[in-house]
Amino acid sequence: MATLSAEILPSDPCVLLDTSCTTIAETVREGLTASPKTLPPWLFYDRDGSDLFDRITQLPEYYLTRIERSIFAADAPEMMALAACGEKLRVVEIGAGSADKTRLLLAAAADMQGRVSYHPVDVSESALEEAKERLQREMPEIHCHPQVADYTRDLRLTPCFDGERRVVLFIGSSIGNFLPEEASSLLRGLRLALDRGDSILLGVDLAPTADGKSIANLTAAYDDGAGVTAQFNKNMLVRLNRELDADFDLDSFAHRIRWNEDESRIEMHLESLIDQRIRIDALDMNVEFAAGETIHTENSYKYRIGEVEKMLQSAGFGHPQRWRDEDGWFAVYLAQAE
Ligand code: AVJ
Repeated sequence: MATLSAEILPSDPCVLLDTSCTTIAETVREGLTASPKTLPPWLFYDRDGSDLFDRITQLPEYYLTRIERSIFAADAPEMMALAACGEKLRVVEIGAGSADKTRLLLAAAADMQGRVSYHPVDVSESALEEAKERLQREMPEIHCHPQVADYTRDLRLTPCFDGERRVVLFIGSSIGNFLPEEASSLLRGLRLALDRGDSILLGVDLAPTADGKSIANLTAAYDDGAGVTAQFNKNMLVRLNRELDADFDLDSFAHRIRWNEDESRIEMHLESLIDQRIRIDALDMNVEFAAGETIHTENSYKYRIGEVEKMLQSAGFGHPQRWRDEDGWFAVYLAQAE
């Protein structure tokens, strides 16, 4: 009986990370009573935040999307063929968002095998809906099965058919949002949700080097001239005003970027420009800010080449294949579950 239901139903939810807070209210209460104050980056992605992120990916300073796309444009057919290993490929994507770059990978898979079953997972329902509509219109060979979920909390993968294997896309440097130890347990958890022979395609933004990518290149990507990233960062406050009846005044907070060399990460903060008290009605709570105090809203880790290999291997994946752009700013890894 167990075998029968396993063929029909998704597997038990696989918790990749043990994140304790389940609601926005809980998360915000915990984050704003902590010291230093912090809010998690998943709060960025309501409808407006997802749109703002799409605009970020088109900015001249935000090289990540452009370079990763150029790697896919050159190497997607090889990536998909290696992942398929002669079988039919099922494409799963965690943190899919609007799934724009994914189209290059899906097109390569469709060229190889015709019909492709595509399973994007994201916290943003609106982004998934848009992605599905667009795919249906423009790529009829792609059959889209979106799933609204926080993949760090409950990743349920429906079982594959015989002769089918998965490639899980974890691209766009999404892994950079997690602390290194979280990233490791995420990959281990993901490995547990997979079958042997499935693979992961991981897109990773690389650390600055003495002769190539500079710290200025990195900070510019997170502090663009048009101010879109600032708006993206502040959208978190807009969201708390709307969803939790808070009274954040956007002009009294500033978008701040820091390169943290010791941790090899870009940090994004919202800095209070004045001493102030914020009221959050839905939490029946006041929050005091001193001038210069920040809310830490995001980490974006930048990895060195060897670190990613190690992390994949200790999570139960085999030695990965790797692709990079000419200048070595961004890397894509493909590793098979062993
Ligand atoms: C979606 C996590 C890859 O860290 O570069 C872009 C989010 N934040 N600009 C990143 C982001 C500010 C982005 N990731």
